[in-house]
Amino acid sequence: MKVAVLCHASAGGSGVVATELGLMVARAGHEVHFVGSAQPFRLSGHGGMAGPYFHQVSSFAYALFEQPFPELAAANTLTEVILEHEVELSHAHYAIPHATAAIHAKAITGRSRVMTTLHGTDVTLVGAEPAFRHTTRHAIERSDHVTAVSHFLAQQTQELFGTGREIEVIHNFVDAERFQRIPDPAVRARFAHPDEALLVHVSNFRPVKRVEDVVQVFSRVASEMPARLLMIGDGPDRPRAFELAQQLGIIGRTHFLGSFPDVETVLGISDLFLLPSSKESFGLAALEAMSCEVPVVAARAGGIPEVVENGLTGVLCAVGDVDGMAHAALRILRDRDLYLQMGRAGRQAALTRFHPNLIVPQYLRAYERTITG
Ligand code: GMT
Repeated sequence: MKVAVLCHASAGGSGVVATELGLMVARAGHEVHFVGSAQPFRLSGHGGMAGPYFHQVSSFAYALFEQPFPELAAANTLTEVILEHEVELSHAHYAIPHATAAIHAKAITGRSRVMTTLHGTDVTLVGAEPAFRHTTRHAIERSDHVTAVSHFLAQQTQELFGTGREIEVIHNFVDAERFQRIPDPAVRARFAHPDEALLVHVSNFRPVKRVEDVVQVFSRVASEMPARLLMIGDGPDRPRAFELAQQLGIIGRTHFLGSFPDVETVLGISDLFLLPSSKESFGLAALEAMSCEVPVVAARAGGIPEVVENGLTGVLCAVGDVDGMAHAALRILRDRDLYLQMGRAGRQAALTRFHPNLIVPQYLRAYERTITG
């Protein structure tokens, strides 16, 4: 198959899934062309004669245009790629702008079918905005095939947009070789003393992540036992979380590490993962933690219960219930058997429910069906 992939290049879950899927599809012998404004961050170091290939979207600044037109520029570059490489399928991660651009390129070329994968914020936030409602619904309805990363997201899309469009659920996957427990004492010593519990949060620090709840939960845990918190990632709410940690007197034990690529190194030595989001279509970061045998304490929001099984691989509490989350965290951290049991169950789930060998074939079958119509 010859496939074009449109995704966001930034360090978000959708870009991670799109890139790793594209790499695996290329390894399975298919021709993969990434099309985007920048190279997806996990693509660097890959590629070459056998692909996957990366085509940068051309941009054009003109005084009359008050704003750039990213979807038109992407449609134009995708059109060139479809014609030159005889691409049969455009896989758009995110309804707008990527599916819109792919539908446009299909109309121009009269070729290349469109498969759209919904990841979450394109529907739950951006798509629900009146400014993008009609264009998002159009992108969903005009795609030849639509997938969503959770049952929650598929159902919410149908409800929010009042559409009967069939949406296939294909869960996200985790590279279990890369994300595994490596309890290296030297690495751990860089972040915590031997007697301290190591809690971790990874996100883009947007309001839906409720990073202040992470700090509140940690503050309660740290008042009961020696502990440290690693905050990985960056985004608009980082200063608020930092200020709250200062107010609560835990700044010396809370470390804001910013964004860095080898998050698996930290997960591989951590004790507990916190994800108190108000909205989360799937929670790829929680799955990566589970693959590293790290129990998860999270909010019972969106698609998280499809990933984290309450009582088995972690504990789920109501959104905003920081007391409940702190209580759960302390229970897991104080009971070594429970902690080990949950960690092992998380790893087991990563291997048996979310392994690439299970998920990538589902995408390949969807590609084949979409191409043959
Ligand atoms: O907000 C984020 O976490 C980034 C966002 C993205 O577009 O990369 O993540 C969404 O897609 C991920 C991959 O499918 C999911 O694991 C995240 O749950 C989802 N985020 C939200 O729904 C808020």
